[in-house]
Amino acid sequence: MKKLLITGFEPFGGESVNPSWEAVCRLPGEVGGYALTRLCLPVVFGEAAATVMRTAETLCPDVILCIGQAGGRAAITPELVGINLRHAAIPDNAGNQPKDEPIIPGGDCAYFSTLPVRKMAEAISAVGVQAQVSYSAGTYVCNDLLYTLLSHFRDSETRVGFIHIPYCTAQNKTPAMEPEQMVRGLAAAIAAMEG
Ligand code: PCA
Repeated sequence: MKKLLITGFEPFGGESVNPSWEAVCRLPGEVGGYALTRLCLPVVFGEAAATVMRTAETLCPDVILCIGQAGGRAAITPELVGINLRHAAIPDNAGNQPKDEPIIPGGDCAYFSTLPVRKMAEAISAVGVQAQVSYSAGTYVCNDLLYTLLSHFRDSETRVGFIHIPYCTAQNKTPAMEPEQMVRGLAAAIAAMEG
């Protein structure tokens, strides 16, 4: 069976939960022909990607799919691109607040996801969950993670992608989504990753 390393994040920005980790924990151990290995990442520039790369060294996953919270979005949004920029409106969980810095000085401007994001968004919609391709993962830790992984795995067989999800209902913010819907949507996205 193929191996999927799937990650969520710890809470940040004063929240007590992060819907990404809540959703990742609720997924079954096998989805769409993939065996899942789960990892909860720190919301810290550089550290999130380093944590994934350490695990990937021994696991050798076929796919790395990272999930993060995008407060304010109503839909599940597979990200098309990671850009070489760090710019934080709020400090990360280690107190770093970079302003307009490159992630990799001299590195390529951007990398496209190596997962079929359009197909994944369509698959999420097809199970009745709101979805849309996103063309910006922002400039905070989620983009940092996506860009760094796409750079690191660009000449390897390992494919890399990122999906932002809305607040979950337990956070009492709007717009919000039920965890069950997130799980249904993410499972559909994973099943659509081939091809
Ligand atoms: N969302 C943040 C970082 C962690 C998370 O869940 C982001 O969009 O960058």
